[in-house]
This record gives sequence, structure tokens and C-alpha cells, in this order.
Amino acid sequence: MSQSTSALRLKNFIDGEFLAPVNGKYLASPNPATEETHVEVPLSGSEDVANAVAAAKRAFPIWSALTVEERAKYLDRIADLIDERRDELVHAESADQGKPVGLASTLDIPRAAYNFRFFAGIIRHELSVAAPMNPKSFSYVRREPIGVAGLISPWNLPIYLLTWKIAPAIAYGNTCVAKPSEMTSHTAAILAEIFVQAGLPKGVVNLVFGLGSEAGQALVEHRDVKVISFTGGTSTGRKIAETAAPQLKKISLELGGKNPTIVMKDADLDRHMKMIVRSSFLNQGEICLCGSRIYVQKDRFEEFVKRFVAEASALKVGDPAARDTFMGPLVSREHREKVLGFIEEARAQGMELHCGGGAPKGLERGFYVAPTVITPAGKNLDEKLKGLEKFQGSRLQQEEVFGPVVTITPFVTEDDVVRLANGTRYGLAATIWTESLALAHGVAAKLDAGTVWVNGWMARDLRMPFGGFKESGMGREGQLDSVNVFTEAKTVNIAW
Ligand code: TXE
Repeated sequence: MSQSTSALRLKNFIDGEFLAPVNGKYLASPNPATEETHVEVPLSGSEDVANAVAAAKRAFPIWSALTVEERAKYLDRIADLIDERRDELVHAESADQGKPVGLASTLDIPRAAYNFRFFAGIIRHELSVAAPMNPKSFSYVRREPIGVAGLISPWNLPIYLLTWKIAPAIAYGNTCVAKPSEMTSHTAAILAEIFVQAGLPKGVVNLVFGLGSEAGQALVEHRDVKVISFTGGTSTGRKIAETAAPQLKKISLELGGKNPTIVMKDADLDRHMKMIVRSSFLNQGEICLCGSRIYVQKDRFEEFVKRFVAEASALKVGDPAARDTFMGPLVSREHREKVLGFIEEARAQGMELHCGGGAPKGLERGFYVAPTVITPAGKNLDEKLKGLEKFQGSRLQQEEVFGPVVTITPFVTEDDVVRLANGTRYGLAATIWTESLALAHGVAAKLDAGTVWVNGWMARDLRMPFGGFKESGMGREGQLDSVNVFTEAKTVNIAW
């Protein structure tokens, strides 16, 4: 905690006003590349949350009574303003999170604008179900907004994921209180200015900054918050579910992943290697969809490891403000320690480290970790195959590292790889790399994963359901699914 005067001090956004937290306390949030304080984040408490929820509750009757077209126009205006302030948002996101500006300008910020445009389009075109029951009656479905939505988002894709929640929540007529991650709140504060510029009625979106255990917990506990949409770690998701359950509050949870990348022996590596590497290390591996367990059919294992390590070692790691940087620093010192802890444990267990393992040379300042590739213990392929079960049970193969660390494991048959791929408590995403259509369909059908990509990665079609199997989440979001999260369905039957 600090009270330094040079860093920008953020304010909560409640009822259209920019307000200091009631307790006057702030958290210093560092720039991960320089370790210097980048912004000071309000350490809001339950009073701030209560004020924000009350404002959202007051705004609800007016906002929910607007026509679809009126609400869609606000969303379009917000999207246009995000585009207009794109450079400012890119630099704020990069300095706050550590992601390279090249990525923020091509992925995070355009997607934030698109989230609003997408849901504006959806509500304009959405139809509801109606069906005749007999010659003298028919039924139809009304989709009604729920009220105040609580939106809790993480630090890895800060504005991208925050807007993925705000846009559908308000598109469907709800008002909301959002709590961004305490580690990356800067772009959310700029978004609040955009809401004012767009003329969004006060109280429709409120932003309360602070710790998960305080502001986040208070938001989930609040009785007037009728639905919670959360993206973050699995253990936090479990805590939120426990808090929400006694109130029977609606929740949607997008949680962690330990995603398998399945490389069959017929994979076209000349075409796809760059994408496989990208899927492992984009955003420093801090994307819940990154592949972190690569399984390669044994015939191609040695070749694959060699080519993958060469590509990974050549990635440009460094200053996230430089245009040609591929990987910046990790989000925080604590997270870097956690990631390095996994690598140390792997070393201690005799696993083979092929590259990375610590900060790249010359990048001792900042929370950098070089792209790291690990294979099972053993001098050759046969020894590695023998130790497979033990390797599969290791913490490195079972827990989400959420950093630039991947394992490469050989496998023999299709059945083996399906068993290994499904052998964790997670089930968010998977990729399959093969030239065989039959194999692709067959393996995709057997995987425990909310999304399976074949010969590609991160192609996000927002109309499709997004979410996880097993402990990777509860519920889905996306075109037909966000409507379920953010509305109640009411069936009306009319007889005459
Ligand atoms: O996330 P948290 P953390 C994974 C990743 C990472 C781990 C922990 O493995 O190492 O989770 O990261 C708020 N009530 N992912 O600790 O705590 C918190 O303030 C209400 C995967 O940073 O889950 C923040 O706004 N809210 C992931 C949000 O929850 C609470 C992205 C997420 O933080 C709360 C991030 C509480 N009791 C981490 N406690 C993904 N799936 O993309 C915390 N929060």
C-alpha cells in the first residue's frame, strides 16, 4: 500500500460520479516491466459497494424500460468511443498488465469495442420463441432483465473480459456493478470516462475498485445483486459459488484451464508450428485458453521438441511498449514467484528443461520469465514414455501455471492421448493438430473441453457457447448463452 503522489490515483465510478473510496485507502499497482507504481487503486469496502448497488438499483427501472434500439445505440456509441481512444487504452493496458502493445492494439482493445457492437447487434436481431398450443391458445417467451448484475473480472485480459460482461448485462436491460482485478484497473477507469462521454444514464454501469476479498466479496454477498458473472481462478470461483448458494443467486463462472494441445503424427508442422507456439506463449501464457500440455505422437516427438524449442527460444521477450515484442513481463512479482516455483519443482523432480527457466538475460528488472519448455524425465523417448504416468500426476501437469511454461509429452495411441488430455480436473479448451478429418472429429467428440479447435487456436466466434467442463466453470456465455445469464425467461400462455 502506498500514498505516492506521482502515480495516477483512480476513482470509483458510482452513479455517474468519480468518487474516492469511503475509507480513503489505496493500493499501489506496479507497472510489471519497471516495477514502479503505475496507478493507485481504491481499496473499496462494503460501503462503496452498497452505494454502487443502490445507484444501479435506482437506474434499473429507467434503463430496462428503454427500447431495444435505444439501448443498442448506447452500446454502439461506447464501441465508437473505445475505437477513438484506442491508443490511450493500448498504452494503459500494456503498462498496467505487462502485455505487449502489439497485442493490446490487435486483440484486447478492438475486442473490447467489438463486445459492445456484437451485443448491440444481437439485441437488435434477437427473436423470442412463440408457439401455438391448440387452435385457441398460444405461448410466447418474454426475456426479462434480472436487475443489478455483479461483474467480477481478472487481470489477464482486463478490458477484454470486463466488457464481455458489461456489454451483455446492459444490452439485456440490467444495470451493473463491476469490480475489475485490483492488479489491472486502469483501462476500466478510462472506460468509466467513456460511459460519461457516451451519455450513458447515471447508475447503469458502476465501477468499484478493490480487493477480491473485500470489494469482490461484498458484491457477491449483497442481497440486491441478483446475478454474478465471474472470470478468474477456480478456487475463487468455488468461494463465489459458496457465498452465492444460500441466496440462490444466479452465477456464471468462467474459470481456469490446463489445456491439452494434441499433435497427431500426421500434423502439418510446417504450416502450424508458429500457431502452436503462439497458443502456448501469447500474453506470456496468461490466457485461460493457452495450451500448456502439449502431447505429441511418439513418431514425431523428437522432431517436434527440437522445432518447438527453436521457435520458442527465438520469441522476442522484452519491453512491452516496443512494437516488435512478443512477450512482456508477468503481471506481478507474486505471480512470477508462483510460476518460477513450478519450474523449480520440475527441476527437482528430474524433468528435462529445454529452454527458459528464469528471466531472460538483461531483463532482471521487471517480472520477466523466458518461454520455458519441459519434457518428462528420461534420456530418450523410451525412458520418457516409461515415466509417463508419474509425469502426468505431477503438479506441473495437473495445476494451472498461467505463465510461459509448457510441457511436451509423447503418446502412443489415440486412446492414450484422450485419456491423458482428459486426465485433469479442468476442461476449458483443447486443440488438435492433424490432417485427418475423421481423426479430428473423433478426438474432438471424446475430449472434456468447452471449446476444441482443430488446426487453429483462439478463433473466438462470439455466437458460440463459451465456458468449461468440470472445474473450468459453470454455465456458458456467448450469443444464446449470455441471454440465459442476464435474463429470466417468462412463458406467457394466452387463450381466447
Ligand atoms: O485470480 P482471482 P488471481 C487463475 C490463474 C491464476 C489464479 C489466481 O491460475 O494464477 O487464477 O489468480 C476477484 N469474492 N486465473 O488470484 O483471485 C479478484 O479481485 C469475489 C485464471 O489473480 O480469481 C479479481 O477481480 N471476488 C483466470 C477476480 O476475482 C473475488 C484469470 C479474479 O481473481 C474474490 C485470472 C472473492 N472472494 C486468474 N477473491 C482465467 N480463467 O482467465 C478474488 N476476487
